Amino acid sequence: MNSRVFFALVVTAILIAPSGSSAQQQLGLELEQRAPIRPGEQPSIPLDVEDPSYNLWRTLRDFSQDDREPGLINVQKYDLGMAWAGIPTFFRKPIALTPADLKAGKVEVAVMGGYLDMGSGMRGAALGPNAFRNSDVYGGWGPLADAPNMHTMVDPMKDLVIADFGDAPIDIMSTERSLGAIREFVRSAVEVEYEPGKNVMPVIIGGDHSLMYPDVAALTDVYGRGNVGVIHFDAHYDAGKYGFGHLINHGMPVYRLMEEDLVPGPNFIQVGLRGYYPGRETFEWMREEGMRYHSMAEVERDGWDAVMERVIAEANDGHEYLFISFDIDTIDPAFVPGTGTPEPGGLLPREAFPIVRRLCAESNVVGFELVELNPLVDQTYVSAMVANRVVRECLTGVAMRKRGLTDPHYISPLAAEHAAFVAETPASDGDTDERNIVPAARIADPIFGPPSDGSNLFGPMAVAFLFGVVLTAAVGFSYRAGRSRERSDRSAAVARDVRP
Ligand SMILES: [Mn+2]
Repeated sequence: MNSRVFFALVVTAILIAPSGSSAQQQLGLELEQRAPIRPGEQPSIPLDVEDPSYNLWRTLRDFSQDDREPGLINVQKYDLGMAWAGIPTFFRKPIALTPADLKAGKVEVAVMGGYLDMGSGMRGAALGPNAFRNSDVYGGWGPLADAPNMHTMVDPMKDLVIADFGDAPIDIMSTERSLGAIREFVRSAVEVEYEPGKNVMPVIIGGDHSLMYPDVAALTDVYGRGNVGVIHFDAHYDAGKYGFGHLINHGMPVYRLMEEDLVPGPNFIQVGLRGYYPGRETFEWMREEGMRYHSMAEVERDGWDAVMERVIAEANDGHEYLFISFDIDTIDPAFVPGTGTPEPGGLLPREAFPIVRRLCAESNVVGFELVELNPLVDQTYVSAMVANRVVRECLTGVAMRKRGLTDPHYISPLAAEHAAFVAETPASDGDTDERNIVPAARIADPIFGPPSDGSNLFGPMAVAFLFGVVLTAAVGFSYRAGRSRERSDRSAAVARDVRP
């Protein structure tokens, strides 16, 4: 290996794989010997605070000139639109420019963009938010659209008040300067109560994973330090300590949140770790910190269903509020090539969707972020489409919770079973086989409930169907009988006429 290759490997390893605790300390000592940090050392080129454009990226325009009352602004022309049409807001929802708009519109979920990508070695995630705004592929949008989530028959687009809150302010030359502004921006939404005691839920679309630090910090600003747990879906543990002197990049937000006592170690529940780091010492450090992690090694050993149940149980253990940080690289690059640090061997969409939906239905999720979507390396629209669906699954879960559908792994019987009597099919040996019995709670459906349930419409529908069959047969028979009589009369007449 020549020195250039070696250097590239070291740089890559440091950039994407800052390791933890004792390993981190060793790495740090080595780095200090090689590139000592001198007392009082500052960046060699300071910022020009006299520059009149210094804060231009975060300066709001004067909304008082808009001549309107606070509230939601619908920017669409039509009540119904196709997925690929219309003004591209998140889910084609109305926009809210200010916290007063959120308040007046009684918004429950504010979706916002974080076009940050300097924390990633591979740029392009800054284009993620607008790729997401254009990622709808489902039926249509608007108040006349009918597009429930099929697994649950719950339609979050109808059940929830959702708005596009615009993008967080970003200094495209500095992650460090951006993060405080992002934290304030997210907090400005979370602080709004749409009902007494119920705060707006932020959904942040990134953008690189550095966002996790300001996003979670904004929630702890409102809900209190230590009160927020984080379900962290990721191929990577993102708890790095060192990154070329920077205290934050997309591999470091977990460490930052712990270091600043905003989120204690046991409040982190990580899902989907795989690849070739962390190493042994870092895993030991994670255990010392009490972090709860579920790697793909655990999935390989125990199966996804078992791991999903563990995560759901831990989500409701040890903290009052929950934030979900979903790095799209959790999902296998076969389905999501469009991300900065792809890692083979990840979750299938079919595994990721139910756990996200369940977490948002079965636990107290107060915020969500979808990060590391990078359309520059998305050869098709597939990564944005999968990202869209991940967020829709969470919104479906939030809508289910609002309706009280919080039973473990609720699935709509209407969508999952073609007929109610499947529920009572006995096993071939005559004994009742438990595998063939669907629990009563799952078949409490107004149309296709079990025939024994007098409250459902199955009986009347069956009677109406049989009546229809009999009527059709009777009409058909009398018609055919008439035609056949007519035909034989005509043949007789013809026979008469041709008779010599
Ligand atoms: Mn990440």
